[in-house]
Amino acid sequence: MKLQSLFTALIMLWLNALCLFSTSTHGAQATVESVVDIQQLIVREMLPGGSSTAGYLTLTNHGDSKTQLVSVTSEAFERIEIHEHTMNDGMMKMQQVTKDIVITPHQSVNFTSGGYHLMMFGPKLKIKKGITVKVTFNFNNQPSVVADASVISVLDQQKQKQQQNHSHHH
Ligand SMILES: [Cu+2]
Repeated sequence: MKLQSLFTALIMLWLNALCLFSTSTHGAQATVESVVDIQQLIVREMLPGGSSTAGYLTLTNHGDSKTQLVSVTSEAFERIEIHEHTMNDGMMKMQQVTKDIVITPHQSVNFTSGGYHLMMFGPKLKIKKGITVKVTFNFNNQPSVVADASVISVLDQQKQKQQQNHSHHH
């Protein structure tokens, strides 16, 4: 009888430990609060034969200290780079941003057509309109943020761009 209750106690301990373990891992993936918020994450649909596409979003730092975006990854792509468009002698040029993007406290950084954008290489699945892909954003001093990207058509993206341009020039 005594042995049996000891056994039960051990089982209870073990179940408790399992439970704690699983809630903590779930928490790390889904609910750890980051001060960084990602909005309007979209990825442009890929045409057959394409090797890369672009992603757009808005990053907001709700925290009281600055944070730096150090890398972006996704299981749907082999590699993601941060690019920017710059005007050079009236020519639009695209180049990789090699330094980390700094987001100052209570500020947003827009990744929008004509500015910063995500350049996504080596799709591992068909990146077509209507699907969502998970994208992970890694920061120097914040938990990583996983966001769902909606894949939209080039036409939809142009419409969105026009709307954004309107709201930017107020
Ligand atoms: Cu690019």
